[in-house]
Amino acid sequence: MRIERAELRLIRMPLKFAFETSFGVTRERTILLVTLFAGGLEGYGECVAEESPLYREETVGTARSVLEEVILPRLLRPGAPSGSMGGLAAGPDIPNPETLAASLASVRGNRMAKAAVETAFWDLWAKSLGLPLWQLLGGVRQVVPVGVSLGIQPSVEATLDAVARYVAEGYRRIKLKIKPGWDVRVVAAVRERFPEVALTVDANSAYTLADFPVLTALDRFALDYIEQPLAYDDLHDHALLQARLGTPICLDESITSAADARKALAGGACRVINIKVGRVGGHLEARRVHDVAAAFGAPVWCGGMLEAGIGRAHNLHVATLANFTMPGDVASSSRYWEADIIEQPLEAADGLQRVPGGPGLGVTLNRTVLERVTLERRVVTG
Ligand code: OSB
Ligand code: MG
Repeated sequence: MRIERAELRLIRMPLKFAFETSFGVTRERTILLVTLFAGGLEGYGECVAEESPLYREETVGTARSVLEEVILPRLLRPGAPSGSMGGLAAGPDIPNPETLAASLASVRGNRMAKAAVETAFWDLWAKSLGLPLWQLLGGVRQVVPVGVSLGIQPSVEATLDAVARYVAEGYRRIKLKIKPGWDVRVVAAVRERFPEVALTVDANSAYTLADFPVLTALDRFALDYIEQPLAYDDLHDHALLQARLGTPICLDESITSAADARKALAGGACRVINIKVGRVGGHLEARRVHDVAAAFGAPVWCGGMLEAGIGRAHNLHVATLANFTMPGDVASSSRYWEADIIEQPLEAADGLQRVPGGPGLGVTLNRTVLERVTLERRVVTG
């Protein structure tokens, strides 16, 4: 398969709610979309980088420049002449995602930028084979359990109301965002009102070992896990904490590769992993992280980055792999957006999302919405 051209599209979409985490408040998402064109087919990818480097180092701006200046030129640079292309300029032959990964292997870091292109290639490749993406990935189910990630609310009362609403909607796990000063009190109130709900917390790296008393105080609420309590780049301190905590630690920000996953699990830094395709560089690496976790007997679940429809669909496909046994942050599209950029509704019912069917990603762009939210569009050729 030879990629003929790529399109980078910057869109901006207002969220239905302000999403507050320990690192900031998000009211709208600025998202970079990648489309790859080959043989009359289109493959779609969505970059999970945010505008500021508050979650990991990458941003929309760094991803855009690395895609334009480094990644896309490698995939589009004219390859050996191909009789079947009818004279159309096209890049080197890329027969499968492994070849694509190999051609990008020497590019360090920048996994969010890589993932945007890698996932677009999977969509394209799966379409060229006429197979659903989830089947090519090796998925074992067409329906995935979903939970909801609830941002920091203005009050405990508002939190209880929101949890009640999501529980009534059928979400199978509630994750509360926490930060110093907004932790034990809110978790205690939610646990008291909802004794049976599957409950977790996510600190987005807001604590240090000096907060040990607060973190161990969370042990008494029967949480399924505490997500990313300590620094994004610190497996060592997570291992010290995990050794003295009854509740499993789930790592998110800290895991950018299968190698990270191996070190974290072997070193006792966590017992659960949140896999985000966009954070680890794409589907191939996500599957490797999944496989490493399975080898350690550690469950994984599919994380989210407030994605629009393309990213959400990719997340649903990867979540069909066998070891994604915990509910993922793949809530209904309508929870986030008045109008999504794809035509298919990605809606949970009774806490379950069905993976889009048909070849590839199984979704089509809603051109009307897409044009309305587009800030900028650039076509990249070889
Ligand atoms: O830590 O999982 C996180 C959103 C943006 C950045 C980081 C995170 C999140 C979420 C939202 O928790 C999950 C979602 O609903 O998409
Ligand atoms: Mg997280």
